[in-house]
Amino acid sequence: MQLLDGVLVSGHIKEQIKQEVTEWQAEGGKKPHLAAILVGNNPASEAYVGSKVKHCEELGFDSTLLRLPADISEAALIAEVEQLNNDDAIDGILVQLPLPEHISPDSVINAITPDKDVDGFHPISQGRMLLGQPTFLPATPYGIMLMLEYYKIDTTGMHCVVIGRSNIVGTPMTILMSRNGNPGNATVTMCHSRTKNLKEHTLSADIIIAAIGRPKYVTVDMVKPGAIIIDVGINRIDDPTKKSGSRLVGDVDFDDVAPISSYITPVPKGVGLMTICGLMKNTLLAAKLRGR
Ligand code: L34
Repeated sequence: MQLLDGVLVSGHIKEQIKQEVTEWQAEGGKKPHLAAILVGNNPASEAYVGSKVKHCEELGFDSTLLRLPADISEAALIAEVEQLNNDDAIDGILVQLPLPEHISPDSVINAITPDKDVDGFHPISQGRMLLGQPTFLPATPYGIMLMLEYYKIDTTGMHCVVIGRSNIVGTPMTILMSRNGNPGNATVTMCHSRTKNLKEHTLSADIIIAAIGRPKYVTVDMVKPGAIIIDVGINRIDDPTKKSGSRLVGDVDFDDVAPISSYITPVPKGVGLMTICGLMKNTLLAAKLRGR
């Protein structure tokens, strides 16, 4: 079993990004500038957005964090997005999800101008991805592809089972893993909460990408020995032995599954860190494409 180490890979990619930013500035380019919108104060979102802002500092990007109250109207939020669309100093815009119940995430995402859509969630970005055209890839799937690439894992001809069908992870993952490229060229099965006999599918998987959002959902009896395991889940569960009273676990029962896997991502310090790398690479790309 080899650990797919998010700390190691993200460290390597961050060095590459820093280098590229230095070169870009030497050519007269401006620092990439990311704007993040945080609505309300969901503690997990606070932590993720805080980490994104910190990464901007570390990599030599500018950042703007816009904190908005949980009771903001959808129209007022969209007006804020439009202001950022029209602000020439901003290269990338992200609106941290989830949003409060009364706001439609689709309406807000649709309001982001595609040339600043560094999350890759806009229909134009997703459509380009589907057609294999250059675009901003959604940060988590992009990060997973970077991870597989770093470890030179050749997924050609593999059976890849994706568990989860969200617009931001499961669905784009199936597209990227089946595309004609490397990583890619896999035969993909998409499973979800309504799949019958999930285990029959996962047992024939050479690579499992678990993005279902349920703690320890993938158990050892569902995994073929030697399979590659990518765990996208970040679930907080009670743990009285911890000072905080809780700890993070993935969608995979790591302790049991790790010994029979060939490669596996841990949680934390796995895919989460790669998500931030994907976002940072997209932001640098946005700055370069905008050519400032
Ligand atoms: N708009 N909303 C938008 N874009 C995104 O790309 C996200 N996502 C997901 C939630 N909502 C979003 C994130 O940023 C999940 N996510 C995210 C980002 C970073 C980390 C996890 C999820 C992360 O850094 N994880 C670390 C630390 C976890 C911790 O200690 O809390 C890890 O080691 O997994």
